[in-house]
Amino acid sequence: MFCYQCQETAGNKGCTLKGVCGKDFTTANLMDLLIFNLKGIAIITTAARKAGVALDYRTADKTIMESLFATITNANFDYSSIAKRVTHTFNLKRQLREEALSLGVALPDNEAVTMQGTPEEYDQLALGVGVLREQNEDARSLKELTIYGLKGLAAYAEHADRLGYNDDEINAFTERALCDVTMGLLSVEELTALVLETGAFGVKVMALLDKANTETYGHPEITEVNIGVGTRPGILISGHDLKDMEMLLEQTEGTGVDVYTHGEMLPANYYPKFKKYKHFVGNYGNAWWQQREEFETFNGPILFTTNCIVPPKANASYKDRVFTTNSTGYPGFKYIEGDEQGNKDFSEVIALAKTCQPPTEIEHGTIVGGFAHHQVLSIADKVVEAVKSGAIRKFVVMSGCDGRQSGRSYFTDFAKALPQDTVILTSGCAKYRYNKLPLGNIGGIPRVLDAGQCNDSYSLAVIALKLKEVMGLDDINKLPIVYNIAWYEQKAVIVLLGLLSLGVKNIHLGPTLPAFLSPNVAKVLVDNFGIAGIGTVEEDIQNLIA
Ligand code: FSO
Ligand code: SF4
Repeated sequence: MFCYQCQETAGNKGCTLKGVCGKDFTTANLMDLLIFNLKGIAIITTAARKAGVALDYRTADKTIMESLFATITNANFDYSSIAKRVTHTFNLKRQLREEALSLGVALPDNEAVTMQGTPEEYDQLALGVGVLREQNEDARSLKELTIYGLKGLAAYAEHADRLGYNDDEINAFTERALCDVTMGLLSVEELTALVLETGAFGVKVMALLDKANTETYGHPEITEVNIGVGTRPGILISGHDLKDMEMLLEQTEGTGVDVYTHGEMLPANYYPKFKKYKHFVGNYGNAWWQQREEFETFNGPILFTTNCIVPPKANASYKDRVFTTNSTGYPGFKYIEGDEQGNKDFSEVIALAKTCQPPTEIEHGTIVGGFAHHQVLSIADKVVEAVKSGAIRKFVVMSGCDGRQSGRSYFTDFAKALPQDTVILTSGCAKYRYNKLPLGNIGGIPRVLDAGQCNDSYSLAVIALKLKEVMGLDDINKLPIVYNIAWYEQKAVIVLLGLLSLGVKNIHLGPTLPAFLSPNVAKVLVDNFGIAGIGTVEEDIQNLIA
């Protein structure tokens, strides 16, 4: 195996024996084979689209998005679940290839298109199709940067699709990009352009998901979220999928079982449609990496709708209480399948909850969130006034991911050290590093404004573009906004590429720069976009604020 897609990769170089995330050698290799098959499918659909012939694009699109998502860090650790996807992609590829050829589509002679195999051969076949297959370090870096961006894009596309929102332009681009990185025809300049185009489609997919979420569940509102517990048994729902959230709330109503969010599901508390459920108690715990402790004390069942899963300890008491769905999986956790329409039956989860103790309180009080674009723009006058009067000197975007590395305490220290006339704009699970600090407010505007999930970084872009317009500026970089972003996995990669595609410069990225950036590619990002790593808190406050 060779995997260097996330921030925790071994030695900041690459995982080769086992993932730091817990992914084992054979499952990691099998994911390489899955990606290789997706590339093959993408080459076929891209050629067929170009030739204007009708194939079953819907199945191809869905397969590509869901399988890309399944390979995101901490989404799926289950060899058998990935093997099933490999089998499906071999079959689909064969079928699409035959159909395309019979319709007269000229297909390139590429191994990704032609390779077939049986389950007994998968492990062997996987050895030849991994990341190191591309031998040029810079091309590999740009290709993988594109693929990791596409993985993040695919996750957001899957959530939107589950709410009935799908954009063929995004599907076609994803396939063309997979095709381009496989055919080996692009120069470093062309690959760099592809990376930025991926970012532009990242913005599109985040806009699509924003539309899907807000049209279905209303615009997020400023909300005080309870972080304490009730007296009844509960179900803890984690991940990003609001459709699952809706189904769970509906099915638990009147059952005597409460619902709590964990990690990235916290922003579900901000949506009007979910607030009407009296048994939706609040948020329990913190970011994903604290789950080993927090799932113990929660006492009830846990439902993962997306990453991030941490492999439980051998003696974890909650092991038999965890359920996964969508693209996620873990050996031994129960998987909940949806029907054709995506409807799911959570009765087993609810029945189990009824036999469990109520959650043990680990915190109490409230935290405030819900500062997505609609809400913030409704108080735009107040915000602009505060900027003009100097009451707010700078906004600091601190979006992204949290993680378990000790160096991430930097982000808490940085938040604490920011001057009183600065406001943090956040989204994603990075917020847990400072959203419970008593940072106060500026004229009633809290000093931490949480827009929502990592995909709601889109909201921050909308807010920035609106401020630019209201303040009559000609460049997004002239706004009093600076960026100090934390990354962990591939959804943060698409958010970052999205910001670059919008022309945002001088982004600080930590806690470490991605291992998949070769020295030359890193130099391109530094020279053209002013991307920088983080330094000490004092240096960075000096650089970004003073
Ligand atoms: Fe966090 Fe995990 Fe949303 Fe990521 S929960 S780390 S960027 O999956 O997706 O922010
Ligand atoms: Fe290593 Fe991250 Fe890949 Fe897991 S996802 S194998 S930790 S690089």
